[in-house]
Amino acid sequence: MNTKIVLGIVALVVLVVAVIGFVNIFGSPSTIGDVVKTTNTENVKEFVMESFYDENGIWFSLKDISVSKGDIVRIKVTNIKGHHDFVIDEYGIKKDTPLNEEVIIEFTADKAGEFIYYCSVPGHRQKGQWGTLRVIE
Ligand SMILES: [Cu+2]
Repeated sequence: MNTKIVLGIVALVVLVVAVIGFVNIFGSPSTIGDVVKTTNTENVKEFVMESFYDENGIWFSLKDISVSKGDIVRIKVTNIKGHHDFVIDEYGIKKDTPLNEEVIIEFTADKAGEFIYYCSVPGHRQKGQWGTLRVIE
């Protein structure tokens, strides 16, 4: 009786493992597709900036970014002084930038136009912490 229950459980475990293995084999082609997509660096535009404050205001070290529509935009932001974040409303981006840590913001520039990137900490944008992202058609 007990042996039958144990055998039943073993059979169930073997079945579950087999099903998981089966799903993984069939799941792998789409995983490979994702990897190919993300390693295509052809149209990546990379920018590096710092966020900080000084006696004159609060800033991003880069005031302008220009890319072409369809580019993958990668912005590396390092906060070197104060508390800041990085926001682009039209692209739904809002990322915290902890002190002395490089934060990578990546998105596809699929909308043409001029957009403002800024820090949403109260008062920071007014004191200068913003810049312009130009996405050229
Ligand atoms: Cu700020």
